Amino acid sequence: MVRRVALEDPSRRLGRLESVVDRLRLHAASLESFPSIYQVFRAVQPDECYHLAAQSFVSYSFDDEFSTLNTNINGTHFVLAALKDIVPKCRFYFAGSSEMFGRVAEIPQTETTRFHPRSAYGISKVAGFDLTRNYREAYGIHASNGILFNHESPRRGFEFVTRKITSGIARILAGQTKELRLGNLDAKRDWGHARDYVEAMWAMLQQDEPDDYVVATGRSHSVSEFVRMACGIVGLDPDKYVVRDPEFYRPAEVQLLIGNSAKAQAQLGWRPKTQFEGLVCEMVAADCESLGIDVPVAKPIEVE
Ligand code: G4F
Repeated sequence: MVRRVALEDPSRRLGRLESVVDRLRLHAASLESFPSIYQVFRAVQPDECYHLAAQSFVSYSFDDEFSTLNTNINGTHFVLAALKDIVPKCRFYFAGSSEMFGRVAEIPQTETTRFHPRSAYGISKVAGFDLTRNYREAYGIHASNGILFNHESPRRGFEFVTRKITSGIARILAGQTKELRLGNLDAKRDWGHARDYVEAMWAMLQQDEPDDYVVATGRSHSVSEFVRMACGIVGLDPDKYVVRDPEFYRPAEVQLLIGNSAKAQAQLGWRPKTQFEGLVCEMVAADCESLGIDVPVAKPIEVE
């Protein structure tokens, strides 16, 4: 399901689907319109529904709390309500977020850690999480929540810090810019590879019973560590290029996230295959390659 505007301008809007688009049937609908979602469910009669759509940029949710809350909370409610009416046997995945933990109550965070969101985005995800659990308990829907920690890849949007760093480094090497402007370098995140995390989403819907799962690597790194590792791969000195810019600080920051995915590992047989170092290498290499820069970066480190 994609917005109509994307179907009308596929080369600009659907670039990241290029390699699979021949095998997909895309339907136009909007999270803001219950009838449009209803019609897609009626036409498709899905067996599984992965609800990933949202205003997902935490920083932007401080600029526009209203649209973040409206789209994310109502959108999730619309999807669940349509599913219950039309395909109550359809299995449902909700993309919860480690942002729900916010000012963390314990370290590491698990499925039972108390939520304390620090942004409209985090609040909207707590609401979506509760709606999903309520549809499971009240209506017997096979509805599961993934509490996914940050998951990255070369396909990440340029506004998120990992891609901003790796694409910025490539642009510095290409002579297109002389600096990398960032906000809070001390924030720590548990960064994993999106490819691994999608496997966990799928595994949740293959279980006999729906449930809630933390998906994380169990390792946390600061933004500063990410910058140093990415620069180190290509031999740049970060102190010469990184500029701290107050514009990129948030009114309320989530300072530390680190997840414990023991439940997902035990019940889903899931575990992260790509380590932090491999993720950073892959992202730097991809951004350099896209600008025609030949950098001898190591291949992603996979652990079986
Ligand atoms: O990359 P970020 O914007 O991701 P954030 O806020 O952690 O959220 C991402 O992960 C969540 C899961 O935990 C998802 F639910 C959410 O949708 C999204 O995918 O920022 C990461 C950290 C923050 O602490 C931020 O303050 O990096 C810090 N940071 C420092 N300088 C910056 C910058 N973030 C951005 N985007 N841009 C900066 O210049």
